[in-house]
Amino acid sequence: METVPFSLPPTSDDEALAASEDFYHMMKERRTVRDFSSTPIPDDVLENAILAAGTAPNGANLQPWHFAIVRSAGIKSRIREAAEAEEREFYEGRAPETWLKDLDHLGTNAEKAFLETAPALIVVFQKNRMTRPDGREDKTYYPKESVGIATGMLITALHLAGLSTLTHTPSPMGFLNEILERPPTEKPFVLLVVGHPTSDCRVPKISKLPLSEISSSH
Ligand code: IYR
Repeated sequence: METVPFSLPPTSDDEALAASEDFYHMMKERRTVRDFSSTPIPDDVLENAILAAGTAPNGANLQPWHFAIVRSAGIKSRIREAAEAEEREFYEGRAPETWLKDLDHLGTNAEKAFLETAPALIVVFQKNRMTRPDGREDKTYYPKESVGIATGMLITALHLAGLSTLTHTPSPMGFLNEILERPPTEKPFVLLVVGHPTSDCRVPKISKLPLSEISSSH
């Protein structure tokens, strides 16, 4: 095994506390938005956010992900049409009553105009199998965990760059392989809508659980 030295700049406990507080306060400002303006966003910001996501810890460092950036109006419109068809089936039949009740406070429905309005979509694909450097195709390890972590980092990077996102998961998402010409070894994991909120954007009034309910000390 080849190794390289590793260290991070030394940090005092006070600096660590300040950094953790600052980060928490920045992350608390993140909200999922559904009203996107068409204000354009720079390519490099998206690319840097994807590079940041690509640093995520993952199974055997196979990096089992692919991020498809969609900017083309034609492709966004095809995605909207296919997603809305799935969502109509969900809202008008497939979704259990309790699920619909749980979504009530978010005000969601089958109309997904943001898929066309927002300046960019990033479709995150999970590679369940991939080609190795020696040309052999084999399964990946912990692809769901790996891609979940990378997606969290992507959302964080976009938020810290001042962009808003919506994590959209029309189900099933197979149509994304077809439209984006990705192989069947890749499973769409999430569709991120990326952009700026409209000037009159409002979001549901929700709260996050306190530390005592999401954590325990042993
Ligand atoms: N995919 C649907 C439904 C939906 C499900 C959950 I769980 C949400 O938190 C929000 C929506 C939709 O996008 O409308």
